[in-house]
Amino acid sequence: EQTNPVARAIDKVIDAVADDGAAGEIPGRPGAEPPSLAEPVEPREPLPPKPDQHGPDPLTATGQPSGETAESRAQGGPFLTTATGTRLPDTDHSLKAGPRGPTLLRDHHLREKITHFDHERIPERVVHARGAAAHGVFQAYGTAATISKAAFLAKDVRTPVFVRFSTVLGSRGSADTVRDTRGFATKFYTSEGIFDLVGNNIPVFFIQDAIKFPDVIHAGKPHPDREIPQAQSAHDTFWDFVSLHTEATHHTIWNMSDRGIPRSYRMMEGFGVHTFRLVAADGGTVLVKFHWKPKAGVHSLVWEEAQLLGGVDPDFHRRDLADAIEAGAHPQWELGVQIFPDTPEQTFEGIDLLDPTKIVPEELAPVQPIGLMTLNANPVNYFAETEQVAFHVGHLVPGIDVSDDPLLAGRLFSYLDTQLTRLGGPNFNQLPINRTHAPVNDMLRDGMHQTAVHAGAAPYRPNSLDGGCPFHAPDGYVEVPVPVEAAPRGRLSPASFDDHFSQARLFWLSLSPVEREHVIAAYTFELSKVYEQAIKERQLLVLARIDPVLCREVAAGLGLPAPDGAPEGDPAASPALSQVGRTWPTEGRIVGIVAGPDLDAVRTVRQAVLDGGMVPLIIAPTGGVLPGPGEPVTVQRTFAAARSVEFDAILVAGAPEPGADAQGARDAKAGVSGTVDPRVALLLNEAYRHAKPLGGWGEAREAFTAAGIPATAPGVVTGESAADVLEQVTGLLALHRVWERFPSALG
Ligand code: HDE
Repeated sequence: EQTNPVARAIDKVIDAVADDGAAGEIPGRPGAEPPSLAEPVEPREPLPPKPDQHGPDPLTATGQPSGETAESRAQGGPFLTTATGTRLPDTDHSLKAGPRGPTLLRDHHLREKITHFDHERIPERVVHARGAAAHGVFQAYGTAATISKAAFLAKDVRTPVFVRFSTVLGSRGSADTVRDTRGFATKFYTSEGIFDLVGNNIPVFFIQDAIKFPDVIHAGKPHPDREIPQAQSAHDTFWDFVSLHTEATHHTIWNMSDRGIPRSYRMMEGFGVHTFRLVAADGGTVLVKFHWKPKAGVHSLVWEEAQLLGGVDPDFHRRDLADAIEAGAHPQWELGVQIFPDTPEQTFEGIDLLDPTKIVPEELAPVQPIGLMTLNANPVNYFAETEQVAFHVGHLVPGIDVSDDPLLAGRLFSYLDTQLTRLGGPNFNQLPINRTHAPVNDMLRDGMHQTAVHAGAAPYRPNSLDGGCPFHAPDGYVEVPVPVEAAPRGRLSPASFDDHFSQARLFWLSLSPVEREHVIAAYTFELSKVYEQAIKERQLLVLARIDPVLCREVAAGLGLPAPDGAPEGDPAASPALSQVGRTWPTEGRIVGIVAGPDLDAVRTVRQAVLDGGMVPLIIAPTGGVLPGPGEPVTVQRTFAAARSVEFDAILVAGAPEPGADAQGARDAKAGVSGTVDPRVALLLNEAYRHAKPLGGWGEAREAFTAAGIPATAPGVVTGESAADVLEQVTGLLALHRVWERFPSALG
């Protein structure tokens, strides 16, 4: 019996395929009926719930029964009905005057079916339209109990959560791996009401004041005339805006770094961005910044991979999250806070805590862990849960309050307002995914899509008809009575908000040489897509204020002179900002195994990968089971379907067989392939270029040579023993990439 959950999931597949079954049966599906064109005529049993999924909590807002049953939700009720429950004998033909006659207007079923279909889409989110989500649980360590009275932060309290990750700029159907900021929004269903922590994977924002939000988003969205480009910042309007609006400089350099192209949602940090205020039971307050730290480590794609994935698998991040949860490899994040004294200045070590374009380096204020979040279930229905979930920074519980960050102030309006359009009215909190798990006793009544049937005569206060209920709660939510500065009214910001460059420089100085090269390449790529020369020149002036090397290298890439200019400030680097040079867990990483003729070695190494908590995917010319004696080995990726971008490392089990499928045969006939299938050569070559660990034994060297990989290249492990090779490759995987393969020109 396997103990590794990933292994268990894969074993299930293997057992199914391995069971050959009796004659006439479908291989791998013993007892299954052969395929047929006839429709089923008997109702089936309701499907059992899938083990990796659960839906929103089944409580209804009022406890009222509805016509909906578990069977009807699972489409397992025996007979088709209309929306009002009348049974239907036929839903395939509209009502006509004779078989060739005109369709009759009185056909209500036709109209109901088509009308409902016509209205299946709701407006997508104006930002963060593309997302993926999961259910989970947050367990508090209790370490925050002295600084916040929030019940869910008390030791060992377990709180259900729903987390939605997203890109910002793209439409709902856009690719996952574009260069962009990622949303990281968490709904805590606490016993005291809902707390939403609506953050991003980048700790700063483009703007300091909410009033600029439409500007930055209009600039980043596709051009208004042709609606291109989709889901990316590599175009004139974005760079026009950020080069003029220099408070965006810090966020922009994060986007141009590896943080803009995460490897997986599971491997991203999350940040609350703004400063929040925590309130203790004795009324004491501190200021905090929230951080999510992924247990799987912080990893990124390389840009070429991200681009390839846009075509090869636009759902890469969505699939990765769902697959990991289904396999039982539940992603985890530690929630932490940086804590600052709540002084009247609201600064820390000279850093303005109300400026959302600034971080406080972890070296100055360490992130103190306060709880662990585990995502353990996939949604059952994308629309009902992931699409209809409505986050709001104003959803707070006693013990957590907001600061006067002017960006946060605007968000407090926006999130309520946007749901009215998106979810069609003011009752969106009654949708199952948005329902609080705390008792609701409000006096909000009526409105579009009201699903509660409120009893009681007096939804107003004060009243005597309902016995005065509901009463004011003595322990209810009270805003911290922070004194308001006596100052003239005006469209103003503090002088400290004028510093737009020092922290962009801090970020640059904190990166390793290879990460800086990526930043240079990203600016060069994006600005190469800009048509207006003046915009590029202006952005180079911005880069000169960050760092002369950055400016010079990007200018060289664009074929433009580097402008003069001195960087601003001399900040100390923050090593915590670099993703390189640390070792991380290898659990859950994907290892491709190109199968060779020695099946025993394939079996052994596959098992060793599983035992190491990683996910092995067997790659072979064609699908099914590898031909040969002994315990069957199932193929997960054919040569036609395997692309390097899916794997974190690749192992070659001896010289791979040439492709035996149509493409392989055609290539062989045309003389395109040598002894190694060109698709395997491409697979290895790409993985090599993307600095991924490679390993092989037996005649594997032949495949590496065909891929143009030098024999002595770093991170290419060959040997006679598969076990030794795997051990070394796993060590390399813990570092994520073999960066020393490509020594940095920056030194
Ligand atoms: Fe949002 N943002 N935002 N935002 N935001 C929305 O709300 C807005 C900002 C963030 O998965 C919208 O329900 C304004 C910062 C996430 O459902 C909208 C401003 C941060 C999500 C909105 C900001 C975020 C949103 C669109 C400037 C990181 C996705 C649909 C004042 C701390 C939530 C919706 C989900 C979504 C407005 C700035 C994060 C329009 C006006 C800063 C993760 O209300």
